[in-house]
Amino acid sequence: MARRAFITGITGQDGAWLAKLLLSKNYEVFGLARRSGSGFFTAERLDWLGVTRDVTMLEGDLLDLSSLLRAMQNARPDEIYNLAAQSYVMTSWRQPLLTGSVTAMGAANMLEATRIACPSARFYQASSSEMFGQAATATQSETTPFQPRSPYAAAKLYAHWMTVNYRESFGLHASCGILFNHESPLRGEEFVTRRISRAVAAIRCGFQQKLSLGCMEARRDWGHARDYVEAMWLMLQQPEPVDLVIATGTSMSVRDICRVAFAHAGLDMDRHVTHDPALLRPAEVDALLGDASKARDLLGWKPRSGAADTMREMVDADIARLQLPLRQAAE
Ligand code: NDP
Ligand code: GDR
Repeated sequence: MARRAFITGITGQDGAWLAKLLLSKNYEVFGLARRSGSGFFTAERLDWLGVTRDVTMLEGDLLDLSSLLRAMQNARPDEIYNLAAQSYVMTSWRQPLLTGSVTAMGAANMLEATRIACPSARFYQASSSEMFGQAATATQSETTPFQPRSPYAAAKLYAHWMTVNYRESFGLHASCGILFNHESPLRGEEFVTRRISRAVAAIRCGFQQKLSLGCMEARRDWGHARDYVEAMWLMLQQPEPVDLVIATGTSMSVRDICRVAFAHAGLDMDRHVTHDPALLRPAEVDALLGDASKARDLLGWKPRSGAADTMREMVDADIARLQLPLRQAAE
């Protein structure tokens, strides 16, 4: 019998990649989707990966426990991946209460729904390297103390500890993946890599001249979402639940990654990039660099794509997206 997986956040970047991975492993995939003003759900990313018709969408919202219970009763999952969140750090200062409701309490709702409706299912919580904040150590591993520096990071930390608590209190097979930044052509348009790849494509195609950015010196450990969803799946295949850091072990600054993107399109970044102080954060996380040696040893996981390769793939995808309507109009 096919194994059954239930994914919250299936319309987001990671949800779409994970759905594709699980379908390739012959899972029956169910996704939670919320209604929006423009329709029941947005399937753009699932469409891009060609898997929209292969997943079963169930209506619900992390804020509505009754909808989660109903969805789980329908899906009867063997594995649950809680990827839904208000995931944009900057927005978490503008909407801290919403971020707390969705990202923190939403995870608590998911844990409760799991405990009530399918306690033997394996549970994955999308924890974040942002929980380390201004870490005292140059690299961060599972033993590095957390110092959250945004409402988003604080909300993720609550969700993280609740997952650990439900594991210890109720015996749930619940694991947290502490994932460092991961990108792809399906990344949300507000995140820095996608802002850069879209702008490079628009400048290259002659639609735009300038790109304004905030902090250029911040360093992140950037990987590819396709590799990271594989780590999520591998974590749930372990006999015992486990919390693991997932990262590439290499970091680059925003300036470095920007230079890679512009150079890939044959452009000089210094002619196009300006600084906008309005894009600076109330509290920046200066540098993150993950040590994923435990994941490598336990899961045999290692990333296939690095930051520069991923960035170049994103630029190519955004150029193709811009050129498609032009090509169609010419035909
Ligand atoms: P996205 O922002 O692309 O996707 C977020 C998803 O959450 C969307 O499907 C969104 O649905 C859904 N969602 C938001 N609010 C609700 C709600 N109230 N009820 C139900 N669904 C909701 O995130 P990513 O795919 O990039 O990340 C996946 C998870 O991993 C997130 O929890 C994120 O915080 C975490 N994470 C991400 C990292 C990264 O680098 N990408 C690194 C570490 C952690 P809708 O389409 O309707 O808006
Ligand atoms: P992050 O990703 O906050 O790390 O969270 P983001 O791409 O938003 O920022 C990365 C770094 O780039 C700097 N920056 C800018 N950021 C944005 N968005 N826009 C800009 O114009 C800009 N200029 C500079 C930021 O200050 C920051 O230092 C992501 C999300 O996916 C979270 O959900 C996830 O938990 C973490 O990664 C790990």
